[in-house]
Amino acid sequence: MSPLPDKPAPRAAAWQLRTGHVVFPRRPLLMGIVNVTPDSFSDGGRFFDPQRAIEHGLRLVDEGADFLDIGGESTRPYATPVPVQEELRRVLPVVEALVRQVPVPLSIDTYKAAVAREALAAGAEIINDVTALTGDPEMLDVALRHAAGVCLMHMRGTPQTMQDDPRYDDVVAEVTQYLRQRRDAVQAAGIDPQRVALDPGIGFGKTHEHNVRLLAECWRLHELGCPLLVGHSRKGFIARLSGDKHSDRTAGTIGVACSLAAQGVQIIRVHDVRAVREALLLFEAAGGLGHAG
Ligand code: HH2
Repeated sequence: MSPLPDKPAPRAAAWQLRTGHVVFPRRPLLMGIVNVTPDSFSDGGRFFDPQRAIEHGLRLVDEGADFLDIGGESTRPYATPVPVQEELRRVLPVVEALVRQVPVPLSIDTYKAAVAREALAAGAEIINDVTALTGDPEMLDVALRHAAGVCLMHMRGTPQTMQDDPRYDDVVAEVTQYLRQRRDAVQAAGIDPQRVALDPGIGFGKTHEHNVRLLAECWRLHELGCPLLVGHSRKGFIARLSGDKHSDRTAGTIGVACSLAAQGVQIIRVHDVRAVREALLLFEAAGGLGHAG
């Protein structure tokens, strides 16, 4: 395993999507979450009805989302997998409607090739795959054929097993190594490296300490040369750190977002677009991104 770098590498400047091309500003772009599920850990059931999910997506774009990430299966610990047909029934009408109504790129949050294929055919630009294109043998081919942007996330195990005593000798080094291997594997299979973003997978097969260390040392992942995407929004480590079981976790989500911004993370996946956007705008205006550039 190669040693960890001790100073930040230059960050990736752009991300090539299926048809679009994103150039990153200094401040992170925001990916608004649209969960068309009955059981997501934070907003399960609120947008299960496709019409409500569509309205939610429109609202998030109105609030300043730069991308929308549409998912039809919860990946919270111990979540029950959803059959392909049911996942398609949930997400496809939402993708079809939002493609026509919003100007921002849509991402499909799935590890199933059939779901990704239909969503891309309907106009989605990105496959956000929590299995880093390993969960379905046909997924690489779908990503290639459609020339999709892809987000490869680190997960140890599956949602059914990932929180059963996860262990690492050095979580940052091991996550970096996994993402490097996946980046190289998809590139060897023909996917243009410009289309690949990487995600350390906060909460996916990690203890509280692993999550916090990964967040604090995200900057190290810039050495992989790809845009970084982080999805910490409202996750359990926030309540554990704040000690407030009743908090809606928005303030904690914002605190971490500011740290990720200072580390040059390019995309943050969030539920609370309006609040995080305002916080990051002010963080930048007040000098939080430093004096350089
Ligand atoms: N987290 C969740 C789902 N998809 N994708 C990426 N790339 N990174 C993440 O951290 C990530 C993700 C889990 O959050 P959420 O969608 O809010 O909940 P659920 O999986 O319960 O629907």
